[in-house]
Amino acid sequence: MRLLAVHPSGLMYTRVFLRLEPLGLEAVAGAARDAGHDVRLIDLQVETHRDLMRLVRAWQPDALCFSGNYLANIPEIIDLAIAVKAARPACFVFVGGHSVSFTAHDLLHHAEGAIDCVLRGEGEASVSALLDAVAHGGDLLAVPGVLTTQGTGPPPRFVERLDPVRPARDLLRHRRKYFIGTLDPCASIEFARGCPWDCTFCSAWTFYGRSYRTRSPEVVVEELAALREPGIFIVDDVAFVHAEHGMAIGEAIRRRGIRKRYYLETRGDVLLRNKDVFRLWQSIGLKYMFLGLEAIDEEGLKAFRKRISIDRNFEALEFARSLGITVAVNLIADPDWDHARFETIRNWCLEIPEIVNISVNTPYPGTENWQREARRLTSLDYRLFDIQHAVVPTRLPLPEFYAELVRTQQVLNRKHLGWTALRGATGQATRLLLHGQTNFVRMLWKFNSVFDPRLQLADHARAVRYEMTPPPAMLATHGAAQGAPRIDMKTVYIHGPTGRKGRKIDDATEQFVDETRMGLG
Ligand code: B12
Ligand code: SF4
Repeated sequence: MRLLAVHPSGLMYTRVFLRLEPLGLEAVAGAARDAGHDVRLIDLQVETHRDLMRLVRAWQPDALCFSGNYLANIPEIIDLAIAVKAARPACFVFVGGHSVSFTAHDLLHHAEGAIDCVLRGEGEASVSALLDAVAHGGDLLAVPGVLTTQGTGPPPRFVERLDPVRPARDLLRHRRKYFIGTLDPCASIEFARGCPWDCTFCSAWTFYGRSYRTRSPEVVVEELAALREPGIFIVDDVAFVHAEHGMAIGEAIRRRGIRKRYYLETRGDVLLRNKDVFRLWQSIGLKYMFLGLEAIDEEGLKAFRKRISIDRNFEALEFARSLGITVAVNLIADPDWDHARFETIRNWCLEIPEIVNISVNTPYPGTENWQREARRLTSLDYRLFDIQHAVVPTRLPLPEFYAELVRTQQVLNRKHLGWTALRGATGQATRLLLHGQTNFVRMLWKFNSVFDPRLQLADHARAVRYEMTPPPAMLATHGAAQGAPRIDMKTVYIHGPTGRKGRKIDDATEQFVDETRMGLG
C-alpha cells in the first residue's frame, strides 16, 4: 500500500526556541516500510498545507496517517482529514500518537467519518496489522489499539523489543530545518521509553503504564554513528534513570570516537544520584540540560507530586553549573498567581544564570490533574491546551495574567536571546551561517512577535468548532461538592500496567524511584 505519514504544524514554542524531527512518526513509518509498504512522510512544521494537498493529489496514497502527540494540533488534524477525504475518498485515514490516544472517542466524533480509525498506543506495534486489515478487507476491530465508530479493538500492545525499531529518518525532506538553540542542525534519538515516576501534571507515565524500557547501548551507538547532524536531542522523558545504562552508552560512544553535542532532559534527583554518568557525558559532548524544577517553593512541589525538596533541586543546579553545562529550568505558572508572585519569580529568574522556561499549569487528558479538575474550565478549545494559555480561571483578570506571564518570559528573552545571546555566541553564529544554517540566528529576534499578551488573549476569542469532553469530575454533578473524587489512574493508562517487570532498572534504582514517589500511582 502507499502510506503517507503526516506530522501537523509546530506550536508556539517551535516558532522561537526549537524545532525537532518527528521521531515517533518516523518510527511508525519505518515499521510500515519494513512490512513492505511504500511510505512517504511530510512534516508540516516545515512544509505547508498546500504542499500536503499537492502530494495527496499527485501521489494518491491508499492510506494516510496523522501523528497526534499534541492536543493543540487536534483541530488542525480534523480539518486536514476532512480535506484529504474530500480530495481522495478512497484513502483510509487514521490517527495515532500520545494525545489522540487519550481523546480517541472525541476525535472520531468531531471528524464525522473523515477519520476511519484511531490507533492508540505505540504505533510500531500494530501499524502493519492495521494496514494488512485495510488492504485485505480484514476486521479492523481485531487490531490491538484500534478504535472506530463501530467499536474498540483489543487493548494496545507494546512493541516486543525496542532494539529493532528504526525511525525512517531518510523520509524527511528537510533535515536541516531541525534545531535547538545552537545545536543547529539537530537530530533526535531515543535511549529509553517511559517513565517510572507519576507527576500529577504529566501524562508520560499514564501512556506507558509506568513502564520503563531501554534500548541496548550497541544499537544506540550504531544509530548515532549513522547520524550526520552534529547536534543530538535525546528525547527520553528522564535521561539516565538507570546509571549503568547511561554509563554503557557513554563509554561505547567514547570507544567509537563519536563526536557530537547533546541535549537532554532529566530530574534533579537523578542528576545528583548519578553524578558520574553526567560527568562522563559532559566529557563526550553534553552541552545542554533541561531540568523540570516546576516550582521554587515546597508547597508547589508537593502539589505537582514532584517529590524532591527545594534544597535538592538547587543542589542539582549547582552540580550542573559545576560541569559547565548550559541548564534550562522549567517553572509552572499557576493561573492563581497574582502580581506579587510573578514579581518574585521574575526576581529569581534574574538572580540565576540559567535559562528559565515558564509554562502554564494546564490540566490535560491523561493526567491526574485532569481527572481531579472540578473547576469550570474557561475553555474546551484544544488549541489553547498548549501550556502557554490559561484554561482554568485566573486570579488576575485574564489580560493582566497574560501581561505578567509575558513580562516574566521576557526576562528570559532579555537574558538569552537577541543581542545578548549573539554576544555570547558570535563565533558559533558565524560558523552556523557559514554552513548555511540560519535556524539559530533567526530565532534570536523572534520572541516578541510570538510571545505577545495581545495575541494570547486574541486566541481565546477565536470561534471554536471542536470542543473537548470536560474532565470527569467537572461532569459529575456533585463532584466538586463532595471533594476530590477517588481516582484509579490505572483506568486511564493507555498501555496497561506491567508492574515491576515492565521497568528495566535494577532493584536499587527501583527503590530510589519508590523513595522519591509518595504512594498512589
Ligand atoms: C521530545 C518531546 C518534545 C520535543 C519534540 C517533539 C516533536 N517534534 O515531536 C519538543 C521539545 C520540541 C517538545 C515540545 C513540546 N512538548 Co513535548 N514531549 C516530548 C516527549 C518527552 C517525548 C516525545 C518523543 O519523541 N518520544 C519518542 C517517540 C518515539 O515517541 P512518540 O513521539 O510518542 O511516538 C510514539 C507514539 O506516540 C505513537 N505515535 C506517534 N505518532 C503516531 C502516528 C500514528 C499514525 C500512529 C499509529 C502512532 C503514532 O507511536 C510512536 C512510536 O511508538 C513527550 C513525552 C512522551 N514520553 O511522550 C513530550 C510531550 C509529548 N510534550 C508535551 C508538551 C506539553 C509539549 C509542548 C506543548 C511544551 C511547550 N513548552 O510548549 C511543546 C509543543 C511542541 C510542538 N509540537 O510544537 C506533552 C503533551 C501534552 C499534550 N497532551 O498535548 C508531553 C506528553 C509531555 C508531558 N509532560 O506530558 N516535546
Ligand atoms: S518525572 Fe514526572 S514530569 Fe517527568 S516524565 Fe516522569 S512523570 Fe512526567
